Amino acid sequence: MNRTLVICKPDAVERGLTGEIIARLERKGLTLVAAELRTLDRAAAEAHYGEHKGKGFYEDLLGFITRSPVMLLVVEGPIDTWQIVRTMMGATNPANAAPGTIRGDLATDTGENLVHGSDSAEAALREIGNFFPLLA
Ligand code: 3AN
Repeated sequence: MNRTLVICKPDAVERGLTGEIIARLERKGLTLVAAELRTLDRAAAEAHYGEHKGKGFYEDLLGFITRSPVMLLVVEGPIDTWQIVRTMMGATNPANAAPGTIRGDLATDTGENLVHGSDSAEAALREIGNFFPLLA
């Protein structure tokens, strides 16, 4: 089995969409192995989004992801589960996200696009370790 990290971002929790997002993952056939509502501090946000440091949207991104609780999920499925989740999420910019995807159906804004999913097998291992060290 293979695991990946999913974050239902503050906009998802604020809009009451965590149930919808989890239901989609479960209906797909993926299994939850961890789920926790957690407010990220700046250090946790910087560790997670380090690759974006220096970009124009970085400070807004940190402000957004720390403004209220996120729902952290570790999701399990077959090989390359990270890729299954990424396909279900849709493109980063919801304007380009296909209907049927989480962002395509439920979001309009690139800055507030509801979900994060690890973008490689390596990222999944690293991100699960960051947020759930006991699972690493
Ligand atoms: P994804 O979440 O699809 O993996 P990344 O990793 O490129 O996308 O970006 C991480 C997050 O940074 C996005 N989910 C989004 O919230 C924000 N972001 C990315 N690009 C932009 C942008 N051009 N303007 C505003 N926010 C952005």
